Amino acid sequence: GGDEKPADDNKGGDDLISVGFSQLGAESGWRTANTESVKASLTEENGIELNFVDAQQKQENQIKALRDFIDQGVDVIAFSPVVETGWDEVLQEIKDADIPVVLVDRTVDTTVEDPYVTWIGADFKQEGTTAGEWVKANVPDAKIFELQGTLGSGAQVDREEGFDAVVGAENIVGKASGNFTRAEGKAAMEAALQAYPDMNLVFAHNDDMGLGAIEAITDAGKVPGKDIKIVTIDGVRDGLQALKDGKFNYVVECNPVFGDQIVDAIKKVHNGEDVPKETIVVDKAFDQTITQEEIDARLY
Ligand code: GYE
Repeated sequence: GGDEKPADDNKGGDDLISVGFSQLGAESGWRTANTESVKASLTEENGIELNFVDAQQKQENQIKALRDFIDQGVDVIAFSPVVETGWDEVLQEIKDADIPVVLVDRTVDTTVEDPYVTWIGADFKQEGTTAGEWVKANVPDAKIFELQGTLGSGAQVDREEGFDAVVGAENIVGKASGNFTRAEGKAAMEAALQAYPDMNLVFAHNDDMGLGAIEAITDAGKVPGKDIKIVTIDGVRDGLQALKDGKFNYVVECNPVFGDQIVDAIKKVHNGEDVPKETIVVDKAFDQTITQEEIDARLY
């Protein structure tokens, strides 16, 4: 806290902004890169005293962390909600405590009015649409199995909505969640290979689940990228390598490296400056023409 807030007793020194950051977990390569970016940017050098807590994909852990931040009287709360709903009570408590919220990555669905000052994240629906457009143009007879992310998360709900609207429900033979992890993606894919023998394309809501699917497809004696095509979202290095190796067919980027934008937002919010209600992190998309140079130049 600065001079404008005399009652502020944060321990980090006079000029640091104390920030409680509730990260939802460490479920994927994307998340690991996002956490690294947050920790690299929210530093004392950049004027931030960071209290970072990983909720291990459990909403109750996040709610507990948020309540701890209120008790600690942090200057700003930043958090990435594991699912969209179930935050009404704690968001109201944060509001009553007069602590501004910077929402990061995933979105909330709440009855609380003005629950956050600003949100920074990707356009998940557009990512799904971009994936769907590739499928429609390149595999028009696709029989699609959709490997969903954590059910009820903004990233799952919106990617699915964008994708399904483009490809059409009649082309989707089944759906199951792999909770955005490699292990659960593999398990869901093993079951799907049994349940939907006519499936010829997987749309995985992230690279990690797609990488799990590669293992399941290979174990079943089929060729990933050929017998069963794979379209994913994220563009982490392992995912792009799978694309270059012909195992993935199309990858829509979701850039996790936006710690600097989060710092910028935190400072403005703390100083009472105007901030946009949303900041969209810009994404690209890649097909199998990706080069090794492009992969090596990636930050994540
Ligand atoms: O795509 C996935 C991660 O919320 C955008 O969460 C994020 C998603 C990302 O588990 O890999």
